[in-house]
Amino acid sequence: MPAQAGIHWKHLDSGLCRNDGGKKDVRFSIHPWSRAMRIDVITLFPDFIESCARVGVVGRARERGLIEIATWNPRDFATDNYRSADDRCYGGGPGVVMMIDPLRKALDSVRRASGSEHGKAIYMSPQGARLDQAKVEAFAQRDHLILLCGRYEGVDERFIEHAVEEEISVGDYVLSGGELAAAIVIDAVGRLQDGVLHDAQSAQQDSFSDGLLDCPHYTRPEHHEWGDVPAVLASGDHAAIARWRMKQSLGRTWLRRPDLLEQVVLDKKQRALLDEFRREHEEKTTHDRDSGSGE
Ligand code: 4GX
Repeated sequence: MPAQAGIHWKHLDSGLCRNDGGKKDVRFSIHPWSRAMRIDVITLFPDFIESCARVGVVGRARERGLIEIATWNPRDFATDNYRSADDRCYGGGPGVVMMIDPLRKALDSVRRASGSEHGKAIYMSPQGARLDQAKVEAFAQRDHLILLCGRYEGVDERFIEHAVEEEISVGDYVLSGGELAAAIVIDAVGRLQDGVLHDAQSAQQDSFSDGLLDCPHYTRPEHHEWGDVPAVLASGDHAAIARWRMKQSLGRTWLRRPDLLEQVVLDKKQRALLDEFRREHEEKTTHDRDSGSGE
């Protein structure tokens, strides 16, 4: 019998990513009526996911029982002496592909452990739809995610057809495996779970939560060789501060990500703030041009 039978602790040293046969320990949950989100990750490099799940906001959320993360290595479900989880590509050429059966057995174990009888995997792949904050928010609503990390040339297409619900890409560049992409999903989804961020406002104030980029932030010292903190931020006038921040968010989005601006509907006040920003920007660039070149 391979290693998946029964309850076992794969990483006693850390106490993290335990493979606990699906039982949930909600003793430390601050919301006893809601169950922690569960994320299962199928990966040839469980240590990578486990070390990511140990640090920062997500690490603390795990310790507090707000998220559960378990890893499953397809090699543990191989049937040969070499514990093979990959094989050569049909049709020739270099490289190998991850085999159906070790992945299928890993998924069956996830289904048993989580009680998600028909759960399918989310496959991290450059062929997928691009991950964005809207997708992250949709994932964060779910109580269970199964992430599949491919290595080499990817996964046998038949596994994708039968056991993958969707393919997700973290960006148009090529990684050496899906683990880093899965860690991005875990981080972005994990920080949105109830009780994870100190301040409920933090998530609302994020870039993208309203479809705009974030405004600039400053801390002490107020006056520095490299410049002063904008006076309004130290004024104590909360309405003026909110107005300044919104104007900066709008202006930055207009300058850096005009594509995002096309996706949002601005109210009258926001349109006025953006016009103000654009006029000031125009004035400044005209001035810089006229005085800068010396012509
Ligand atoms: N966003 N990679 C997956 C294996 C692979 C090869 C071919 C499907 C087809 C990536 C990304 C990413 C590298 C993970 C290739 N899968 N994943 N891996 N960008 O680049 O998610």
